[in-house]
Amino acid sequence: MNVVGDLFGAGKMFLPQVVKSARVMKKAVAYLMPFMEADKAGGERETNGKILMATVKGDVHDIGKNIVGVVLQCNNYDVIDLGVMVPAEKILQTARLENVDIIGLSGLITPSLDEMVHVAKEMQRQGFTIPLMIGGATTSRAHTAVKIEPNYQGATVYVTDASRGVGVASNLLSGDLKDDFVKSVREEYEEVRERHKGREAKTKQHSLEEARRNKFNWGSYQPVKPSFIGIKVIERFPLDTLVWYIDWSPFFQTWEMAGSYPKILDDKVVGVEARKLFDDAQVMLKK
Ligand code: B12
Repeated sequence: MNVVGDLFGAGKMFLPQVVKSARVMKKAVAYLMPFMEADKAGGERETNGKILMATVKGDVHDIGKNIVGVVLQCNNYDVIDLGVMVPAEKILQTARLENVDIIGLSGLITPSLDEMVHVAKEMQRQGFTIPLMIGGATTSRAHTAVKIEPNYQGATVYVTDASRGVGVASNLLSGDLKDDFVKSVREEYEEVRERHKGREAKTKQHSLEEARRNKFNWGSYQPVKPSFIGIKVIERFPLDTLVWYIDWSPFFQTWEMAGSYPKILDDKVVGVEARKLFDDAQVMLKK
């Protein structure tokens, strides 16, 4: 999936292909899980630690989290995966109940950034001290340093990708290395915060008075009256009739393919994938 992510980032793969790859990845992971479980049940073995993984409340992205989970399991960590859209209460309740060593949060949409801050605040409020790992495409070292870490006294570390997750986890749980590792991360994040402060100071903000003077003038606004008010139920409307009215351009935009319909079907860059996507949609409409 990292290769898929890179190709997607480089504009050489498109969203429909990424989603199809994600489905394959999910099935592959589901196939591997029983083997890993059986391996675990095979005898007494010492694990490197117990890690709780969750995609935060409001966010459905789980491909990256699943990859990190699999890589950690392959490296002898016990992983409790709570899935997606997990509220802070459930994360912390499970962490306590299962006595986990690390909490790993994943998030890919902007609102997840605030949700992660909320989880960190809750960890602090509830007296947690275990390390917190932060990951997912929308997260960053800067966000972790500026917004998350100041809210939680336990070690808080941003992890760029699955390959680094194991290294970070092992440092965080190592009797010998933990203190130095955490100290260096804290120092690094302190520097990030200082740089960030400098940038903030340069941004000119309007005063409250200026902002109020600039407010929208509702007095001269005449709202348009809708043709009817209330609920109009249209039952058993034939889909065939509706299909003709579909504006396919937003459909392609939603799949992050630039271009308008029908030109997009012959586009040099996305044409082939756009056609496949369009054909898939026609099949679905006929179901
Ligand atoms: C696939 C995908 C989807 C799939 C998700 C399928 C699934 N089961 O996960 C579907 C189609 C469902 C989807 C839906 C949506 N998506 Co989407 N999606 C993507 C896409 C294309 C790829 C994400 C992905 O899987 N990347 C590959 C994995 C491997 O990377 P990764 O998650 O970053 O994980 C790696 C690291 O970050 C790290 N990591 C990740 N988690 C963790 C956790 C820990 C603890 C650690 C240590 C490490 C770690 O390790 C991983 C492996 O190296 C991205 C675009 C992009 N370029 O990222 C948009 C993207 C994330 N989606 C986006 C959006 C907006 C949405 C929707 C809101 C769209 C909509 N209008 O409805 C919805 C979200 C609804 C919701 N409430 O969450 C935006 C987010 C923008 C933003 N900043 O808010 C993106 C960036 C696309 C864009 N450019 O606009 N999406």
